[in-house]
Amino acid sequence: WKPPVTVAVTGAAGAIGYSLLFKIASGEMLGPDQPVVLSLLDLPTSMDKVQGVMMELADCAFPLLHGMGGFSDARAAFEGVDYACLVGATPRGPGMERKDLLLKNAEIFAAQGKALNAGAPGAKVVVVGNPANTNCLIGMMNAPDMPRANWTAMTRLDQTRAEGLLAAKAGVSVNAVDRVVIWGNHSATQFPDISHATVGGKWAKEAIPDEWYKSTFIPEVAQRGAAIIKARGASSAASAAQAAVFHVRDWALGSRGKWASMGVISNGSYGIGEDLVYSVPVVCYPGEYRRVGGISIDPYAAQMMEATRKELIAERDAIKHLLPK
Ligand code: NAX
Repeated sequence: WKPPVTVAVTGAAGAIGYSLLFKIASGEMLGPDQPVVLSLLDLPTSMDKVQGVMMELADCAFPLLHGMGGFSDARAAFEGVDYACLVGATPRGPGMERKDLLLKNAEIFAAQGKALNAGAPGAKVVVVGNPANTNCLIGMMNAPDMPRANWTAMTRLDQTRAEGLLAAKAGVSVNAVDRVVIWGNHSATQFPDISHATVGGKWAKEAIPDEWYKSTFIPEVAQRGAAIIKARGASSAASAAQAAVFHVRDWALGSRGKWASMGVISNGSYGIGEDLVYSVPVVCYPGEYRRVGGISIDPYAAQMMEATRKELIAERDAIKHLLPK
């Protein structure tokens, strides 16, 4: 057996946590030979629920689950963790403006960034809680001792949604779909890009009508979360947990040459500028990701990428006063 690694999950009493924790404990995220210790963080008012989740985790008798603890304090929860899945966030309440939501969550992620910086500066972080990209930016900026590359925001659910939709349209299995890219924000402005995608070995753009791509595919991927809420009466939970598993699994174990989309700190490439957490295609090697470089961007893609970039800049402006100088 390998020595155990510790994985923190925030929002552990929530809907995504309820699916994600069991996947991690079963080995689905870090591999079938990797023991794990789980650190569950939620609000003080949710500690009974956290206890209940831990009872169920114990009842599964997962061979890889070597320990767990429930916490309501971020510093205690993050001490020495190897991975942190930051799922918990304040939901948009009645009458709450988007700006209020950004500010409320920025405070949470500023505090969690500081706590990770203090107790686990080597941790690899995926931010799931919305607004994920900007929450990630603020956490990263409050963790000056951590490599910025260790902070990522999840857009993998958008990728898998896009892959599923494209496969269905082309009448192929999802295995036959490759190189779909999600650019930008995990929001309605995201750009699901099939310019470089292949479907069953053919260029997706040749296999799929352009009209369907622009008028149906892009808005459907971007609005899929709302469609799930309408159908289920609750937001995506199992699919979000699965996407978090894919995101961290690729990062930890490598993506075997496959492209994956992740929100990562921008480095000036593709006209994105700097200091934004913007989703780009990466290829993962065990423990690291590398941006895919040299992709051609046509005028339509450039326009879509710019729209989502502008939204991220506006989000950053709204919480600017919380970013350390
Ligand atoms: P739930 O409302 O079921 O659970 C959220 C949990 O977080 C609650 O138990 C709450 O007590 C806890 N929480 C709130 N503030 C916290 C804090 N400061 N520290 C620790 N825990 C805290 O939401 P759920 O459906 O699990 O969704 C969680 C987040 O994921 C939401 O922000 C949601 O918008 C976001 N999503 C992100 C997705 C993505 O692709 N990036 C997709 C799915 C999901 O919508």
